[in-house]
Amino acid sequence: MGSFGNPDIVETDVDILIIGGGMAACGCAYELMRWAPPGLRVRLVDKAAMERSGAVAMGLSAINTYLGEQKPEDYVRMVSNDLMGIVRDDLIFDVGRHVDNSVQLFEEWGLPIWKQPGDEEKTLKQGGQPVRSGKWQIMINGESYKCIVAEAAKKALGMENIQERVFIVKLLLDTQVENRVAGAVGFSNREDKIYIYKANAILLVAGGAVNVFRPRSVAEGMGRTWYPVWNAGSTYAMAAQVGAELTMMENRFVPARFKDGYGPVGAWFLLFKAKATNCRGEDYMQVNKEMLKDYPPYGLAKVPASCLRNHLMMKEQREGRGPIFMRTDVALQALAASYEEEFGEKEAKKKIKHLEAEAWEDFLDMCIGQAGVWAGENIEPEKVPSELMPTEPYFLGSHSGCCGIWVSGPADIAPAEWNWGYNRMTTVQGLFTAGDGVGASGHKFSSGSHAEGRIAAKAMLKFYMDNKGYTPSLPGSASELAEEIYAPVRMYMEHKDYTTAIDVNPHYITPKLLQARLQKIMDEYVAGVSTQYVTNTAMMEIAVKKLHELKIDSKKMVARDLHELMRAWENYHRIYAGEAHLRHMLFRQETRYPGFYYNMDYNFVDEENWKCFVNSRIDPKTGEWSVFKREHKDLVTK
Ligand code: SFD
Ligand code: AMP
Repeated sequence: MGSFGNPDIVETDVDILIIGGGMAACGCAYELMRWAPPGLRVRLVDKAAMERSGAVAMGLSAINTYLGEQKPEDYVRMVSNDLMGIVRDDLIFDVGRHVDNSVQLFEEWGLPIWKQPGDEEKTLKQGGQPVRSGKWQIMINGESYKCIVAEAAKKALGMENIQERVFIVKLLLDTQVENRVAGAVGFSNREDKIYIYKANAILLVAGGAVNVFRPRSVAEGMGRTWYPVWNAGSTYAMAAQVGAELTMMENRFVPARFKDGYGPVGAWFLLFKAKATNCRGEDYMQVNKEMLKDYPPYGLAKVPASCLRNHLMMKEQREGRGPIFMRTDVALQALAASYEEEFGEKEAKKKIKHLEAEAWEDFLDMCIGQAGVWAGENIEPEKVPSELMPTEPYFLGSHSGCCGIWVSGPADIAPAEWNWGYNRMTTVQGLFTAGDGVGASGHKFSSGSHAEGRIAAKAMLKFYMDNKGYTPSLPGSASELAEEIYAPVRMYMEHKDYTTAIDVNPHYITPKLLQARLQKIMDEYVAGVSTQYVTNTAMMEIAVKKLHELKIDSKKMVARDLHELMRAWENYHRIYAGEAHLRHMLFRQETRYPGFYYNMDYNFVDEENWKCFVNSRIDPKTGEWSVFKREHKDLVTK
């Protein structure tokens, strides 16, 4: 048995390795096993427990992508508009044509989906009409959403092929074949064990990145963010380190959220038809609507892009007309009045109670902390409004953002330069991704991420069949890899007796303090909340220098237990994700996403020079970054 500082090494050979246990991973596991040839060796490795891991951990109250009667082309148009025109239409169309089937499976597996009156007994597959909150979104009773989806994945794979609480640290390139992934290495955060995997094909779906920027929460609230704190940029960092091309890493998502609890706003805007106003009660989307004319599509969109909605809101905050309020009171009272008119007083009373329960349930289903804030602050949403606030920036490729990895598209739609044989394969042979991992293709949400995991599964199987004769050959010995992973433990053992204050030591830095330093740099120089999302070239150049110093000092991170070892490695991943973001932002000489960030040297959208993808790559041999443009194409016309 291994002991702390002296781990056992376990080596495993598989055909297909899935890194992550979230929505995309669960979709992949399910689809893989539908088509798997007998004897296929699959392993799924999640840093947490699949039942509650990833972004859907707390549950959700809506599925944000369900097309129903609408066409995939319309879905492409909506996503392109929301992401300011620079997206991969091929990838989005592909999600659009497959996503509904995943939602129908969720229902089959036990997820309660709200139905229109009269259709309660019919499933979606049987033609039951869902309750739509918006054009693309449907309402669910989703507290157990992740448990349900994970159960199906576990059943497909078998628990013997799943390892929970194993954190993957890095991917390994083949020593014999150029630009070919051969394996991955990680450690258990519960036992003293290092795991080394050899694999023919790998799906890297470890979610987005949170806590790269200093969050608004302070002190004991620091664990609270909107996107999940446990998604630490592992997807982007590990792919970048082995030379996979990244795309649109300058993009970030800054959601407007209920202040302090980070409660999502979608159901309030769309289902309850609430308006958000400044302190004078003015609807900033109306008052400031002329501002939309400065940005594509120049005031013509029916629903302005998410960043532009922020842009109009932030003007109010900057000019002293905050706080911004979500008028829950006005919306619920208006609905109550309409019930009274339609159903009479007695029946309306019941309906109003139900409505108020739904308002609470929206948060109890997916963001319990927000219900906590309401209870703690004695907020009755039907009587008083609640404050909204833009959050700290997040990196993600599945929600209303589009940073991620550059992947091969579907053979039947993608132009030649966007297709290199296997759908959702990165530019590294054998390495695939989905969900938050795929760049330039946002608005997949939970359902689209699951569907994309399924798309990747099929392509991976094809890749495996085409490469059956391949034998992975890993760099370095097992003990060298183990030493690298346990370096923070060694650093601690060596220097721990130098001081009596365990977290202050001239020889080392704890992960918590290093994370604070990273967050301070990103926040103050790279357009975080402290500068109201504003930066410029001079500020970002300082950040480049400071990140360089931070990377040198990061070698001195320590781990006092296995949990902290995970914290240390999460930080290494966050640093890479943050650096990619910064380098891309410096490269893009325009402000493509006002409301997400402003580069004041170029505070405009430049369609002529910058309607293009910004991609980057690290040379895995030298560690050098290159950042460059790739041509954009609209496949679906307006
Ligand atoms: O309200 C490692 N999302 C919403 N989607 C919807 O459909 N409806 C909503 O209502 C949505 N909203 C919402 C959403 C998310 C959150 C947090 C809130 C509200 C509060 C978005 C979706 O959840 C999201 O799009 C998908 O979950 C993305 O799927 P995927 O598979 O790309 O990521 P994941 O599910 O987070 O899973 C990541 C997995 O990786 C593991 N992991 N494992 C091993 N080694 C490592 N180094 C690892 N690093 C991470 C994780 O444990 C996890 O299993 S609303 O705001 O609009
Ligand atoms: P959110 O709760 O903000 O994550 O949003 C959930 C869904 O609703 C996403 O599909 C958003 O794009 C959409 N959405 C949120 N707010 C609005 C709005 N004001 N107008 C239109 N769509 C919105």
